[in-house]
Amino acid sequence: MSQERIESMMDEKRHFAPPADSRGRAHVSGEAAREALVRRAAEDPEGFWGERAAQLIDWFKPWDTVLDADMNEPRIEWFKGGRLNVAHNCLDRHVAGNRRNKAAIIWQGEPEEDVRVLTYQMLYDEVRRFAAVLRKMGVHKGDRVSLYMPMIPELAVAMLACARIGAVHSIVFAGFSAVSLQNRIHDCEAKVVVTADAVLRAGRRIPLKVNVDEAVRQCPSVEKVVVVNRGSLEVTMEEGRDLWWHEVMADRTLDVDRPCEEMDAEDMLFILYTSGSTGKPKGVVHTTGGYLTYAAHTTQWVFDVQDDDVYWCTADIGWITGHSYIVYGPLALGATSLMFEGVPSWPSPDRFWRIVEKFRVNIFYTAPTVVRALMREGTDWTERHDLSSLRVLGSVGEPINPEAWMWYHTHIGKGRLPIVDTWWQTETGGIMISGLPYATTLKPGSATQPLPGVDAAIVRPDGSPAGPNEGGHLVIRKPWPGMLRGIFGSPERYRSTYFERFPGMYESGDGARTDTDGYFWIMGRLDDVINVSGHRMGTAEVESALVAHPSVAEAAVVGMPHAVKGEAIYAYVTLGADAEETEELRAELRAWVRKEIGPIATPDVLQFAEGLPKTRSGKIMRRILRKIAAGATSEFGDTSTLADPGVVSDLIEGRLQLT
Ligand code: 6R9
Repeated sequence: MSQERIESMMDEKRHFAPPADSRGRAHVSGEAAREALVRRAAEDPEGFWGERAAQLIDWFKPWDTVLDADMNEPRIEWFKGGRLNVAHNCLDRHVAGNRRNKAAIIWQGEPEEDVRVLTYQMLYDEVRRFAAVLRKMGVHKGDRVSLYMPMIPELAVAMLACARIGAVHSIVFAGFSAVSLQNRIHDCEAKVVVTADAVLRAGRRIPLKVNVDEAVRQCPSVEKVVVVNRGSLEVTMEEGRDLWWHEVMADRTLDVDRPCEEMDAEDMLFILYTSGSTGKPKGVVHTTGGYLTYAAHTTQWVFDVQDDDVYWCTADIGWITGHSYIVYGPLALGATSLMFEGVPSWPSPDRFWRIVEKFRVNIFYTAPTVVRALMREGTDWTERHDLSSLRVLGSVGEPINPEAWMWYHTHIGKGRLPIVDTWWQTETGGIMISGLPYATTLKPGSATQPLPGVDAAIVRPDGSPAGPNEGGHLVIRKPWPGMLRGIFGSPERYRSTYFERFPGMYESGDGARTDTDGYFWIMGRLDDVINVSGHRMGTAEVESALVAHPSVAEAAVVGMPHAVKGEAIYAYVTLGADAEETEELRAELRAWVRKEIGPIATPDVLQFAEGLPKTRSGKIMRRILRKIAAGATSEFGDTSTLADPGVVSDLIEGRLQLT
C-alpha cells in the first residue's frame, strides 16, 4: 500500500481559484502577473530586489551594490554602502508626507474598554521621546536593549526608539521565565531592560517586574530598568537602577529633536532568540536594509495591504511574526496595524470576532492552533458577529491541516476569502513560501509556492534535487534580503547550523515535498518525520487525518522506538466537547486513520489527552511527547517554554504501552 496512498492524501483534490481583483487595485493581480514576477526575479534577482528596495524604502544614501554574497562562507551583504534608518522609514517620512493623522496602531487592550489609537504623529512623538530617554541613559549605537513587555503600545515605541538611535533590541516574550530572560540578557549583554509591572491575561494580573529583578541580579551589564505601569501592581523599584516609564518620558530636559541615526544597510537592527536543536537558544541577528525591505515587500504582496485597510496580525511581538508583521512591515508601508493585548478565549471564544467587527478589520493573520481551538468552540460564536469587512486571511507557524483550513475558509472567510498559508522562520525574517491572495490558486494544507525571488527547493540528503512527491530537506538556494546575518556571538554555530550540510544553500531544518504542480507541502521539522517500516511519513499527515475526524479537536503524533518497524506511531488525541473517551472511539480513530492514509499510518498507540504540551507561542512540544511515548519520563531537557507544565504530568499518568 502505502506510499501512493500517503501521497494521494497529500495530493489534496480541492482547489480554490483566487478571487477576482474587482476593485482593480491588488498589488499582484492574477496568476499570469505572478508568474511574470517569478520569471523576472529569477532572471535578474539584483534588478528585482533593487527595484523593490527603491520603491518601498527611503534611503539617505543609495547602495553601491545590491548583493555581495557567498553562501559557502557564509558572507551575506545586501544593499552595501546604502544608508537608512528604520524608524525614519516607519514614522518620519509618513508624518512628513500625508499620513500624519492616520492611525498607525489601533490598540485593543485586554479589558474591552481599553482602546488606544496612535496616529503616525502621536507614535512619532512618543518614539522621539523614548529615543531621547535611552540616549540620556547612555545607550549608544550598537548597544543592546532587552524588551520584556506585554502587548502594549510602549513595546512598539521602545522598538522604534532603539531603531531610531541605532541601538539593537532583543525582545524576550513576556511569557518566558526569569531564568530564560536572564540567559537572553546575559548572552547579548544588554545595557537597559524595558519591562512592565504586570501582564494582563484572561482577567488576571500576572507579575512581570519580579522576573526582571531576579534575572538582572546575575546580569552585570544592566545599568537601568525602565518600568511601564500597566497593572498598577505594587513593585519594588531599586534606587539608582529602576525608573518609571511615565516619569522618564515626562522629563522636560529631553533632547527630542535629535535627528535619526544614519545606519549602514548591514548594521544590526535586532536580535531575537529562538530555540534550536540544542538546549541553548540562538540569538538570530537581523540587519537594517535587507530586513526592512523584505518585511515591507512581503507585507505588501502577501496580504495585499491597501492604504485604507485595517490589518491585524494576532501574534505576540515577542515572536518574529510580531516583529515583521505587526510592527516593521505594516509601519514601513504606512498601514494601520491593530495590536491586541488579550487572548482569543477570554472573556469568551468570540473575542477575536468581536474585535474584527468592532474595528472593521480587513486583513486577519493568525495561527492554525488558534483556528483549531476556536473551531472546537463551534460556530455559534462566529455567527453572532459581522465579519463582512474581512478580505484576506492568513496562517502561520505550523502546517494548517486541511480540516482547519476548510473551517477557517467556510466560517471566517464565508467560503469566499483567500487564505495565505505563509511558511517562514525566525531566521528568514519574512515570508518565503505563500500564496498571493489575488494571484494564487490555493490547495488546503499547502503553503503553495515560493514568493517571486525566493529560490526554495527540496533536496535529498546528498544535496541533489528531489523529484515530485519525494520528501526531502527544504533549502533556499539563493540569498534573500531578509535572511539572518548571524547568531549573536557564535559565528561558527551560524555557519554549521545553516550552511554546512548543503554547500551554497541555506538549510531550513524543515522537511517538505512538492506535488506535481510544484506546490510545497511542509511536513514539519525534520526531526518530526518518522520512519515506519522503511516508509517516510510526516507526523503532520497522521495528525491531519486524526483531526479530520468529527470527534477530534487536536492531535499530536510522534515516533516511538519499535523493535520490528524501526519506529511505531504514538498519537495523542484531544477530543471535542461532545465526544467521550471510550474504547470504541479509540478503535474507530485507529480505523479512521487506516482508512484515510493506509495501514502503515495506523497509530500503534492512541492516548486520549486533556491537553497537549505547547510552547507559549502555541507550538506543540513534540520533543516532550516523544520522551513520554518512549517511556523516558524523567529527562525532558529545557521545559522553560512550556505554557502549562501541568499537562505533562497528566500525560505521563495516562501513558499507554504498545500491545
Ligand atoms: C514564522 C515562524 C519556524 C518553524 C518552521 C516550520 C514552522 C512556520 C509554517 C510552518 C508549516 C507554515 N512553520 N510556518 N510550517 N506551514 N505556514 O513561525 O517562525 O517560530 O521560527 O518557526 O515553524 O517548522 O521551521 P518560527
